[in-house]
Amino acid sequence: EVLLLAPLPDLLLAPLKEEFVCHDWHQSKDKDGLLNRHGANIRAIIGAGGTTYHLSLLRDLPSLQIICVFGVGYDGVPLDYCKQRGIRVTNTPDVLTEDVADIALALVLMTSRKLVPATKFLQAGLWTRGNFELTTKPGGKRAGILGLGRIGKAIARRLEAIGMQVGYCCREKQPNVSYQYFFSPAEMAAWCHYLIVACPGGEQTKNLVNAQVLFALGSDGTLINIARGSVVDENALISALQGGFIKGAGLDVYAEEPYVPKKLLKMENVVLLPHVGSGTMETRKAMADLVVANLTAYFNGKPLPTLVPELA
Ligand code: 8YV
Repeated sequence: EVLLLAPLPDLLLAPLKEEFVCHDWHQSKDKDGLLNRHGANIRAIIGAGGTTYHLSLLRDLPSLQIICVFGVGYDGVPLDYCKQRGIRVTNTPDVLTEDVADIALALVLMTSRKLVPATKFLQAGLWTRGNFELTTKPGGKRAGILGLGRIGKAIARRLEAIGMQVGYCCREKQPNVSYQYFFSPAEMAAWCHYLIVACPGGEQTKNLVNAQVLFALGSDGTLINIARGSVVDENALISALQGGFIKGAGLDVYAEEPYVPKKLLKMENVVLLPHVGSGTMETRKAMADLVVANLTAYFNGKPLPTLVPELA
């Protein structure tokens, strides 16, 4: 029996329901009743990348053996606890890399070229009265990528292709990478025009982009976040945008999804997307296939295709 912790697409639910008895925790109006009736039999949990896998729930599932995250980021999973109990954790790496990087590039272009206001301008019938305002060329500008993993590298390739200069910041300088390396986020923010957040979420990166980093990014700087809302201090971001300390922001992720601060909704210098980075049919199908492959491998005693590295 499997517990579903997040809203999941039919292309995952359909194959799952063929092989497993699924209980929808996310939709359930009687969670206590569900736990009382089925808690003892639940052997697997499936949730999304941004889901929090609360310890209080995991402790109530004595037969739990595996958590399959429908997403690459597993910052919501208490890994130490899972290690102690021997609970396996899998995710869906690689298959979503290019789509998420596409959205980072899109946010750079949407913010710099003001594509949303340009569309609204045309739709409002204003073009017949004059041309749309001039915007900013991203080519030739500097992009600083916070976190140069698989997704960060795919973003870097795209930004190079439009003529941007790329720098990166992560814990250690990477061998065989020629982009300029920065030790601290603030140092990189002071250098770049676009600060692009592409690192994992979780305690280690919480509020890494704080007021000081945003101040260093400066009034000609734009923040792009396709990673996790937790990496950016959202209140500091709102203040920086309101005070004109930074130029704008392009966001796909937020601290309390799906709730987005009202103050952000009202701003003109932001582009806000509803966490669509991996949201293509092709990629979500590949992610779903990986979740099912991990679950079936586990219950057939086979090696797990994408066990998270910390538990390997
Ligand atoms: C998904 C994600 O939106 O991969 C991740 O970590 O956050 C996203 O790809 C999510 O997991 C699917 O709901």
